[in-house]
Amino acid sequence: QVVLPDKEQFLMPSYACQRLTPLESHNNKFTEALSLLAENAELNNEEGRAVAFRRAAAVLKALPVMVTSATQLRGLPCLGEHSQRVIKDIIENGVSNEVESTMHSERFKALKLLTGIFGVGAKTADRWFKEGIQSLTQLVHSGHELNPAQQAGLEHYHDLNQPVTKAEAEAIGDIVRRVVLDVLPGSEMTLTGGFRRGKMTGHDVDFLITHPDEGKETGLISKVVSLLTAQGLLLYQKTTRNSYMENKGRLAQPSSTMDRFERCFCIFKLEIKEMRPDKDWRAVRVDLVVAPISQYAFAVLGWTGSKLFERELRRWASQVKSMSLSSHALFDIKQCKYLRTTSEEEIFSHLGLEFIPPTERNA
Ligand code: DCP
Ligand code: MG
Repeated sequence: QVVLPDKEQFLMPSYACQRLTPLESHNNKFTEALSLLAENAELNNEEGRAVAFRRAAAVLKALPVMVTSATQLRGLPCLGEHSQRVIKDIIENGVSNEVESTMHSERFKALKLLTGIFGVGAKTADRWFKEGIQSLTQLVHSGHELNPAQQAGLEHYHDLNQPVTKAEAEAIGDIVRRVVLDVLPGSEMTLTGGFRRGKMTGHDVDFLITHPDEGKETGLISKVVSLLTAQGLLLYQKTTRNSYMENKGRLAQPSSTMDRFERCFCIFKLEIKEMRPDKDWRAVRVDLVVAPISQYAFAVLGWTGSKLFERELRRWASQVKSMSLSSHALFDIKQCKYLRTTSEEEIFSHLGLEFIPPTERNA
């Protein structure tokens, strides 16, 4: 491991989309601590705090060496007082008391457990926790009526909290691709999300589908879902239609993180080869998203992540370039026009950024 000399300082640009962030970091003990505080802030609905911790963690992920002394932090962007204190505690004591006490608090443990149920967000988990619900058994006996997503989430809780391997993702890809091509020959499908960034495991599998003839892709998802359902491959699914309309809304809408593509959020029933005594399949969360070819490059960029990298790209676009970026389009506010592209490389170039390959977007 390379260790940074005490006085040497790093020049680091402040937006995560201006830097390379590989999967393997030299500063895991710091980034894990800061990520836990970010997660806790998210569970408490403190978005601003959460982003501050995520940005600080991302800076340390991008450092080419391990931090061993607080003086090395001087001049680095995005490290607020709070994050610096956490890092210093870890340098000096090996651990941060704040992180330790957060991690072991009843509230954090319960909220993590409850939000681990597919379909349960921070707000619902918080409401349940305030009613004294801290375990799955207590939830089941509480008499709360669960929606269909939550019911499926609870039923497949164990499987859905097991990491999905790349091999499993590819096996599902093979099955889905066959069905997609049956429904619409010539379609193209890409594995996006964490796997495209080089991760070997994920919490779900994200696929993006398109067709070279614009418009042919409309309605594709419902046919694919029907066929998968007929084969008994979906344990749960929720399909939504495309609701994106250029020019109808403002700029590259939507400004929030949710895009408006035709999509299916589902729980896939994947057969597993190795014989297990109880069952020969496992449940896997799968997202199928369909984009028209004219928006495909934006969709691939928007679905590759990481979440912070995406957020930073949008922040760079709006704050530095006066542009609005979404998974659908890039809109130049000063010129009042959409910037068309067919590749991720071109999008970076429109944004005045060096191209960052997917495997270096692990901010
Ligand atoms: N995405 C986003 N905002 C959302 C949903 C998704 O920016 N609200 C983008 C960024 C994510 C990608 O889509 O990286 C896929 O979302 P996931 O939640 O599946 O995240 P990852 O695939 O990166 O992580 P994991 O490996 O845990 O699945
Ligand atoms: Mg994913």
